[in-house]
Amino acid sequence: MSLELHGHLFSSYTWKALIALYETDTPFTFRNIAGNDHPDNEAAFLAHWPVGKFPLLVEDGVPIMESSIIVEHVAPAMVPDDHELIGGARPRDASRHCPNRPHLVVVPHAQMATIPLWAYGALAGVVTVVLIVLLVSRRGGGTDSLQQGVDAYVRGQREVAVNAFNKAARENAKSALPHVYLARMAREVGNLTLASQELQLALEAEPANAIALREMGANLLTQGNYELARRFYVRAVQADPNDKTAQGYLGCTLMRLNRASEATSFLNRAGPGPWSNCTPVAPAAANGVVRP
Ligand SMILES: N[C@@H](CCC(=O)N[C@@H](CS)C(=O)NCC(=O)O)C(=O)O
Repeated sequence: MSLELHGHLFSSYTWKALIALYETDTPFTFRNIAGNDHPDNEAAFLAHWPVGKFPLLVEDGVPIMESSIIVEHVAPAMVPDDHELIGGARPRDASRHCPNRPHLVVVPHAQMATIPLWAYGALAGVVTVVLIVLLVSRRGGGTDSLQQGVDAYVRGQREVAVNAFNKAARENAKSALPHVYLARMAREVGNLTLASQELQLALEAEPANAIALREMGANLLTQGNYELARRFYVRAVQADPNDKTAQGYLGCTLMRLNRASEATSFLNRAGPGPWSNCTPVAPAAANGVVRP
């Protein structure tokens, strides 16, 4: 008995048939319809199956088309007994699900011959290198800018720091930290509106970021909005139960709200710190006592 499988190695449907042949150790000859090795393959394939869809199995000159039928023919044991399961798989045989379809249109052999195999390899290599470089530069770039911002901030170069943090935010839209730093810098110069906007961006990027939640609490505490500040500090402590600063200022905020016993519990958990000065005083008098 002679068996020939006509197909293309970039075609997932061809691989479906190949797997059945390999799994059952069935001897066959592979006829690559788009290769340069056998110029007659494409003509032989189309003579058997003018529809031009591959894979195509030819058994002693008789064509067997459709990948699922080929699998059933070659490896009936690989087909499940469950008819509903088979029925569910059938619609996936439609060629529109072929992932490589745009590349697999049968190209006349004369044209194929003008594109040497090494050119495909070289192209794939170049694309891979470009993708890796893009990936690395995007990741590394975001981190570098953030670090540059922190360094400049520590050196007191505020304008340089702001530019670097803005760059880091553009480079990594999913990171809260650049916005947190920008918010902190805005709060330091008394621009609480800008600080609040930056913190909203930080929490859009990372809704559960403990530092961003804590900074939002700090911003609201500075504005005297104790109830809202308390809610953000609660979320910050939930996001990072070991954050002493969030615990301390949650205690402080509770003091401002005259919830002394809950406040004392958090102040004790946090231990001594700037929040230790918080006392249950009237909000107006409390302003300025503690700057988180
Ligand atoms: N229902 C067919 C689909 C096969 C199919 O679409 N093959 C694609 C390659 S993965 C093909 O022949 N593309 C060339 C074309 O559509 O001209 C099967 O399961 O065998």
